[in-house]
Amino acid sequence: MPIHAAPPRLRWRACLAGGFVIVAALGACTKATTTSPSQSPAASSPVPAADAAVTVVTDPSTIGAFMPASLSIKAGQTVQWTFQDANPHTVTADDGSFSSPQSGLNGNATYRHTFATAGTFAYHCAIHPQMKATVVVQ
Ligand SMILES: [Cu+2]
Repeated sequence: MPIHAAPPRLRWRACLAGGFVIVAALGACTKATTTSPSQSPAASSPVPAADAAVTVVTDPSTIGAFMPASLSIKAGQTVQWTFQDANPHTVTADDGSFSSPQSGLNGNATYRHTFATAGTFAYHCAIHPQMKATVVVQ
């Protein structure tokens, strides 16, 4: 079985680059380091806990940002967003096909969505429309 695990140090750095270390990201990284052939959540690959993870972080220029801004997964996989920022944000599909609560989530709350079909799914924050990102489902 092909194993694409990066050295733990690289994976750790990738997690740190994804923003502040939070419980979800830390758990995903720790799990990937010890038991899984999956790549880091910062790469375009699944992690075991929720297949893939996006963090919603503070960004000085746009109030908030999705990291990574572009994520590639396979059909049937689940993405978990963790709202690290103190300000509330949403994950809202541009086509309206999915959304986290419109009032916004923050304080490390999480939202998950499973992408059943292939396609490119653009989404944004309903509170801050300049916050944009994409999930590519292959
Ligand atoms: Cu927002």
